[in-house]
Amino acid sequence: MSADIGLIGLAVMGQNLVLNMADHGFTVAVFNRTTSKVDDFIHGPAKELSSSKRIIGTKSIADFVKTLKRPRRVMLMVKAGDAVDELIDECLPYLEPGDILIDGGNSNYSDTNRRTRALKAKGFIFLGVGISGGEEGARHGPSIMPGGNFAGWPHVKPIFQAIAAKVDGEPCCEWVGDEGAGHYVKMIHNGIEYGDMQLIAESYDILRRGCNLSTDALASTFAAWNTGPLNSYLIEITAAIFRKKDVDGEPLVDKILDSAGQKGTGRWTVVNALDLGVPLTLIGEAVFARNLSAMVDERTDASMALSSPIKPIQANIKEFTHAIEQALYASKIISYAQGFSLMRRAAKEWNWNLHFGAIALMWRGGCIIRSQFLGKIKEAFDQDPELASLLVAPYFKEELLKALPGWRQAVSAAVIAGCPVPCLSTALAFFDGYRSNKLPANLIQAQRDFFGAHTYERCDRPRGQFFHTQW
Ligand code: NBP
Repeated sequence: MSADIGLIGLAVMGQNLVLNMADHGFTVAVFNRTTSKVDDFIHGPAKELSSSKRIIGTKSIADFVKTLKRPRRVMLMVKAGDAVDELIDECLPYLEPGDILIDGGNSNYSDTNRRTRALKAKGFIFLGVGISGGEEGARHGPSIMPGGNFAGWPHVKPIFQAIAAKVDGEPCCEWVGDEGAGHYVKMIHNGIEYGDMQLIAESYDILRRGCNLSTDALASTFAAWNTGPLNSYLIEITAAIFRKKDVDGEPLVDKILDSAGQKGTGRWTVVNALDLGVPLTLIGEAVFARNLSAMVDERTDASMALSSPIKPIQANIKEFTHAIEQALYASKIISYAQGFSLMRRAAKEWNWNLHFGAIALMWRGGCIIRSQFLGKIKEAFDQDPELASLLVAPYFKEELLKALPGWRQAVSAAVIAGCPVPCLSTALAFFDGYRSNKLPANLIQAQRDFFGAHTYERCDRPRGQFFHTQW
């Protein structure tokens, strides 16, 4: 019994997390369903660390469990869904009450709610832990969002905080909340990632197809943006992508098929927002934009039937590029404001004590959406933990109003040119709607009353009194 923790699932994430843990002085037992992958790992990437006995390869769950210190910490890093339930069932006969099972995959928070409760009833501690940062993050410092049964947190905290990314010396890992809260926050992170990526893609499209900018010019533009308020991992890698040439010297990005894949966490986020009645318009549009992109054949036929829409944008390129930067920045603020509003609503729904400043800090480093901007979100929640929306925080209010003229210019130019900008434009529509004390919903209420006698409230009477008219 010598291993501090055991990890099952030696694919990309599992292998790199194990190496990261071993680097930080923890002894890790490993197991994989296809046991040849244990050998491949032990004799390959883990060679040095396994010869110093910090990584212990095992070929059965029984042997794996035997190597673990008590209370046993068993981490699953496998495909989300049935595989997690199957593995839990396989492990339980070898574990004893008080042992801790940790699911580090991208599980749906409702599965984590169910598993936490079911295992608690049997005396086991279950943790649902969101992990972001991909291969590189897992190896050198991911963002880790732990939730589940709080009794397990002290047992994993030293390991997770040691291996997590650090920002200003603070680990990007803090307790999130009960049951599925950790996986929920990871799901919102992924939804925001969809939004950020689509906003960047739309900005690229306006500049590339609307303004005919070369990929080299785009690389310089994005590199310059990365030194300002948009500074982030995704902007940085986008500049690098524009610089990459194919074997024939042409830009590689131009040769990549414009059909975006998805694994489902963006969709889960939007479905959840619909269920909770929260207007998460930007991430919704980002998910639909990926759906539209995947309709390659249908779009190709339509481009011939309806003719391609792009009309060149005539503008001072320096000024116009700045307008796009402002549109991208302001839309990003809207997306995060919507995401945090959804988390606030979810916390109320499931009685989770979410600390929004701590969540912003967890995303500040290690993960795909890491950015300077998240530091500002943390500050806004530190100043007012009860903030109704980020949009009314003094810092963001000012930033949005400053960006507004460029934002409108960019969106209108894109619309006139025929560049589809679903996220940039929905962000602007949301902003205009959110700050409007008058929306045309009075007419919707009149229509509902007309055809369905659904009644309406009146502006000149107290709220809560309902009227019906024989139209
Ligand atoms: P994958 O999601 O590709 O899963 C592969 C692993 O799951 C292998 O070890 C495989 O074993 C195991 N597995 C499967 Br599939 N079904 C199993 C079953 N019924 N019983 C036991 N093991 C089973 O690996 P990954 O990309 O490393 O991701 C791991 C988790 O982390 C996933 O939930 C993923 O969504 C999440 N995640 C991934 C990333 C990323 O960048 N890749 C980032 C953040 C989170 P085998 O070798 O025997 O087939």
